Amino acid sequence: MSTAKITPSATALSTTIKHLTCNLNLQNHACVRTLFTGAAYPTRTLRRTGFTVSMSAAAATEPVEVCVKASVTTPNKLGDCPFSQRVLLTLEEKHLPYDVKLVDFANKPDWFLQISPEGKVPVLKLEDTWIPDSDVITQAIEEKFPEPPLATPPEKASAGSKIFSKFIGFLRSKDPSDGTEKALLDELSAFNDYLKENGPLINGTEVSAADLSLGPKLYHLEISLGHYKNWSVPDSLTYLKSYMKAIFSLESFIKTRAQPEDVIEGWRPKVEG
Ligand SMILES: N[C@@H](CCC(=O)N[C@@H](CS)C(=O)NCC(=O)O)C(=O)O
Repeated sequence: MSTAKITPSATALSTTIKHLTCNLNLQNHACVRTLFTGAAYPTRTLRRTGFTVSMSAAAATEPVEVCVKASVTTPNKLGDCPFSQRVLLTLEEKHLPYDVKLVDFANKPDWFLQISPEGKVPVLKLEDTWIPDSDVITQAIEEKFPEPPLATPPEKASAGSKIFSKFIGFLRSKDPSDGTEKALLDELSAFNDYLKENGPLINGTEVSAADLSLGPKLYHLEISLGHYKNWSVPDSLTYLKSYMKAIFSLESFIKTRAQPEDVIEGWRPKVEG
């Protein structure tokens, strides 16, 4: 893979961005549609170095195919899977072009079940092999496309990793005194303390893989606990609040996030079941 760093004028920059983002591909299948060919605005590089654009692998690489969950509320929109968003965020932050295939979960097509026998998303194709599981996929992307590096140092990689399971416990709980709210608050407080020491992001000032995993989960937490429990992250957790705001404001996040109504529908069976 070749990496070219260029410092274009404002005109050249906008041309570059147009080149990377304008290639729409609306291919129809019975139950799936290729939504768009994505390639990120090089936001991380722009923020760090002004008008320096890292072309990285984007210009030279064929779009990567990735299957994700389709919206249940709006045709041809991304659905509410946080693991799928994690993979899309990784592709965006690596400035890699990709083709999204939206899978209708109410009617999973045979070709998808052949790729993913468990019927799970995300799955991503690398070198003619379909890879399941966001942990494995993001690791494979990091190895094949090391620039820009996103790996979180091992000693920091588990920061905030227990929040998701505690969030689900509280969301499903029907007994206000069963301790699930406190268990979640304890994890959120511990992560707030971690950010105070190490932040503003998990690996300091640079976005890294652990942020791209945790960010979508915190987004689900905020929307679903707000909707089903009228609950929000306490204002006293200022470092966590700032963290969520920073991650949710990334261009890559805005481009790949689920619609709130899909997040709400996605969690309904867990809440009502
Ligand atoms: N450990 C997997 C979890 C993937 C997962 O659970 N995906 C869900 C959607 S968010 C799924 O495909 N579930 C199958 C179904 O609900 O039919 C990963 O990290 O990719």
